[in-house]
Amino acid sequence: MTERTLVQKLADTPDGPVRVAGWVETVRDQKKVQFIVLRDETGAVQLVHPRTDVGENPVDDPIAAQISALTHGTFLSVEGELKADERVKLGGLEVKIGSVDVAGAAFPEPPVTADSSIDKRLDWRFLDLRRPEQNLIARVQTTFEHALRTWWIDNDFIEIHTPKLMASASESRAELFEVGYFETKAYLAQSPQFFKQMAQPAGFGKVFEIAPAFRADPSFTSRHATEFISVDSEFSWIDSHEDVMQVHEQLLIAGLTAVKEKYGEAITAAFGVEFEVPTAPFPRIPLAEVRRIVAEGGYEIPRADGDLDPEAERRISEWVKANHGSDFVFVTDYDSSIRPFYHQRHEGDGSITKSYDLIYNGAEISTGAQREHRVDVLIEQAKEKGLDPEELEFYLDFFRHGVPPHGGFGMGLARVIMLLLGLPSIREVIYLFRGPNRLEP
Ligand code: AMO
Repeated sequence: MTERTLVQKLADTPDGPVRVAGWVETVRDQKKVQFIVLRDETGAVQLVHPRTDVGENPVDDPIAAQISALTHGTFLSVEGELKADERVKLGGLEVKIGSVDVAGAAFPEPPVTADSSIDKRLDWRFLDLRRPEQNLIARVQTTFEHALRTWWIDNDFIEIHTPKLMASASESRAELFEVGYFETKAYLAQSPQFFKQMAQPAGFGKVFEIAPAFRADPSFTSRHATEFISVDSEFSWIDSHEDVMQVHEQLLIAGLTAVKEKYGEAITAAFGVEFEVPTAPFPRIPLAEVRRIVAEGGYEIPRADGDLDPEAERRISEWVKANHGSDFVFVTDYDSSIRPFYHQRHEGDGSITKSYDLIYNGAEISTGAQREHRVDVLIEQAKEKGLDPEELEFYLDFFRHGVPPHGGFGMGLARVIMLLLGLPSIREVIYLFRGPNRLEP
């Protein structure tokens, strides 16, 4: 590997020979002196070259010619002398160029800039990702995921990797991708739902998974992708969905604390967002009550007995912020009619489930629930939803061989990062977005 000094580390080695490498951000070609701003993934530094081919005794200056030919985005490596100089605005450091090695020339005009349309930026995603804001998004996500994993491991959860090729649906049949599988067909997993539940009769107790999920959902909204990273957890020995919410909020607090500590200031500088680490408990409001609050606020939810639509989510979020000072709200006790068959229903009132959606800064990030673990009830609920219990035999068997009461949740990683950073779309935060009309790059 070629040794080079990262821009971030330059301050540790002032006044000495250095080798830096990065992309040309700007070139200022002045009469007597040339300046380059060079950027790598850690920051930017100014390079300087006093021309020798001008003045009273001009001599040949091949470096000046090299610099004049440089274009934005070229990757180059420079050897030179580092000098601390307070007058230099960019970090108070400057590298006086000794030699320039151009690894590859860029197009004269960059095909994409920060102001290009999101579609154009996705076409040129590798150049778009080179921008410092995009680099920060990727680092925030890395730190967030790391903190979640650490929290789970510290709390005795086991990491599982469930298959993404399946023989049947795990959520709705409507959003299922079918793929050829030798002489037969398979489906891409919409969620690890059944397999994370399998860990409960398997005696794992508490599990988690961070992995892709696939939905053949033709929507073009800012929050839907056909492939997304689902953050899942499932655990035994719970009394109700209240226990699931407690795990969920502790996990999020751990993730957001780590992001705040490491990147809080950088996030404010890059995105103008001052996010707060929440404290537990997050407010919990039953869905019926949410519908009433939203209606009182003058908004009619399109389907009165259906799920909240994006506008209703935005409004309840605003109301919770104003009345409880919280960016998060658990909307609980969803109607059985709009929940899957595997959600457990309330003992006294079978029309509502022991489930919740978690809304953060105006949009849903998660669904969670206690699961129905009594096999006869589960079969009844499946039939009620028009499902054929025979097709669910492998799943129903879990419940015939001793399964503890359990529950869990699934959370969309890209949605959390988008809402945390106040970005307009999950396309901004997904490394390579997949949507109904995007399979490339
Ligand atoms: P649900 O279908 O609500 O629940 O999905 C859970 C969370 O995953 C995210 N999500 C998506 N993100 C991007 N694009 C999509 N098309 C997309 N679909 C869903 C959302 C959503 O809140 N098995 C249950 C979870 C559980 O009960 O454990 C499930 O999949 O942030």
